[in-house]
Amino acid sequence: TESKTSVARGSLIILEGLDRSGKSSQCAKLVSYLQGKGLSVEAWRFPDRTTVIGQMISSYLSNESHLDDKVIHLLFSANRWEKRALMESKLTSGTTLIVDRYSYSGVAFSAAKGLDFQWCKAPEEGLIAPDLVLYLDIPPEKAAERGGYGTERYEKLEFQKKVAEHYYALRDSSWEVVDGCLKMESVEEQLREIAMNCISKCQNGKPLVN
Ligand code: DGP
Ligand code: NA
Ligand code: NA
Repeated sequence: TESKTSVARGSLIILEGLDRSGKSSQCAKLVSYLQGKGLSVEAWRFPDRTTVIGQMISSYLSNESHLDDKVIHLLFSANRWEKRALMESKLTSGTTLIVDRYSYSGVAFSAAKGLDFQWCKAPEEGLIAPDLVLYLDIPPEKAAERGGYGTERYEKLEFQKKVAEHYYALRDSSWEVVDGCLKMESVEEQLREIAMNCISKCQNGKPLVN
């Protein structure tokens, strides 16, 4: 019989926040910091625009195509489902994933259009539960001021206000809210500390759940 050394599992760490909350650049900084510590860490993002489903989402977001609200909701969810198996194997083999957006975006953005909250949550059930959600908290007005929004479908102040309300309704015990209005270095510092704590808990046997 072969002896198998059990590998400490990686952590599933999600960054969430409104458009222009600074989330994507903080993800990149956090990943390089953790890699610099010698940890096995990968940067992921949803939507993952590289897949066939991701290309449909991308074309919807840039207003090149129009889809029914429920159809696009399910495509965003399917885009997470198509990465689920890979996600699980990365985590169990010891790699930590820092993920720019996940199911919380899925629910908050669709509920902001007026879709039923519970209906929005249903297709997310069974995806891997995050160990930590880092929410970059920034008032929608402030986000809008940051060099203005781009041209993508959801980048409008009134819509982002609704998204923020739905995000608040989604907060659970895995969330850590970080003030996204602080200077970039302080945000970076806080994210590092919270993420490092989470990674050690997972390495010390905290189980992975759906
Ligand atoms: P990003 O690539 O992170 O800039 O995200 C693109 C846009 O799509 C952004 O406005 C947030 C929105 N979004 C991300 N995930 C979902 C989702 O699962 N469902 C919906 N409806 N919108 C999402
Ligand atoms: Na965006
Ligand atoms: Na982003």
